[in-house]
Amino acid sequence: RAFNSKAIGILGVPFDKGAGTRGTDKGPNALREAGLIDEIKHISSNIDVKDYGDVHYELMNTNGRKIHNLNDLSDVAACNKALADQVEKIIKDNRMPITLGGCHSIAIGSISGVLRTTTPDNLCILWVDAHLDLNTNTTSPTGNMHGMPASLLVKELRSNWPTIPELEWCKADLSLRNFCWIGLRSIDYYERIMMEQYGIKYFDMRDIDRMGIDKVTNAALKAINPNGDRQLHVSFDIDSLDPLFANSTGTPAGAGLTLRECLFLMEEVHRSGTLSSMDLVEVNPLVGDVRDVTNTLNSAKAIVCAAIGSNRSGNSS
Ligand code: HAR
Ligand code: MN
Ligand code: MN
Ligand code: MN
Repeated sequence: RAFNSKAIGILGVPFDKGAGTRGTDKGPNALREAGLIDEIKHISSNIDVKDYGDVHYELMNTNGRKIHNLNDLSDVAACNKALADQVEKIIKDNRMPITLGGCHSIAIGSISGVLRTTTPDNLCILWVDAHLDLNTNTTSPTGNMHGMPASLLVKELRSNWPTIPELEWCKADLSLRNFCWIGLRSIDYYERIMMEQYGIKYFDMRDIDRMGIDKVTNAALKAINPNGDRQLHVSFDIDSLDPLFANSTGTPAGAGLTLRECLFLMEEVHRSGTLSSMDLVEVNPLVGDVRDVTNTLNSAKAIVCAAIGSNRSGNSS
């Protein structure tokens, strides 16, 4: 299959129930109103972008069952099930899906959709985030499912989860070996234990201070795609950025990535020629003042555009 296709499919996921703070459901429309689609069109004359609109879902009948410490599980499961179908459809239309969150729980459906079109061994994941998002319902301090998506997607943690009827459709069995995290600086107690137990690949803020973003980016891509023959999914949480550049998010964490570091990272991702799908999540236009919201939307747009070929050295076609 061809990577870095010039054909893009944008999908809004106005969903905030995996988060403890309301408002990421306003993310997709805020990005559209801020001109994201037009900015993508202006990257180059041969870019082809189609807006698939928003995902809609209906609740499944759960007969009132509840599973311990999974807030709004029925909504999270139903939204992600519908999302997986849409992502699969966009790929079958020969477009690269870019999902606009929404909270980070939507990575469950987004990555599940991609996995219906390729094998787990063929897919690698770059998780750009202040947080690890590897909790299970027994390790999570909050019960918020946006802190759990990665763990629902990997086979190593399958036995740590109870059977969840609403998530039966989620058959993702990626290996943790195919994941690398960048930007970490807020990790829960049990997450830290899992990181050590499974030898998780990551470059946290200390690594970025020590090595610089250039070496980190290339080491991360090499770690999950040593021969460059896998397709790459980037799950980009806007809270990876320092709050100076993206304060409008529900769980900001200080001392984070600069916008320049993120643009460099995404430009390199584009240059790798391996990007095949992407999430941009946790933009919350209800957090902060007008200036915070504007900064956050501008950062988010620039990150998406860099991932698909906008280059600060100029674009010639
Ligand atoms: N680790 C914490 C929890 O599980 C916080 C998760 C915060 N969320 C995100 N995801 N924005 O990266 O609740
Ligand atoms: Mn809401
Ligand atoms: Mn996240
Ligand atoms: Mn986060």
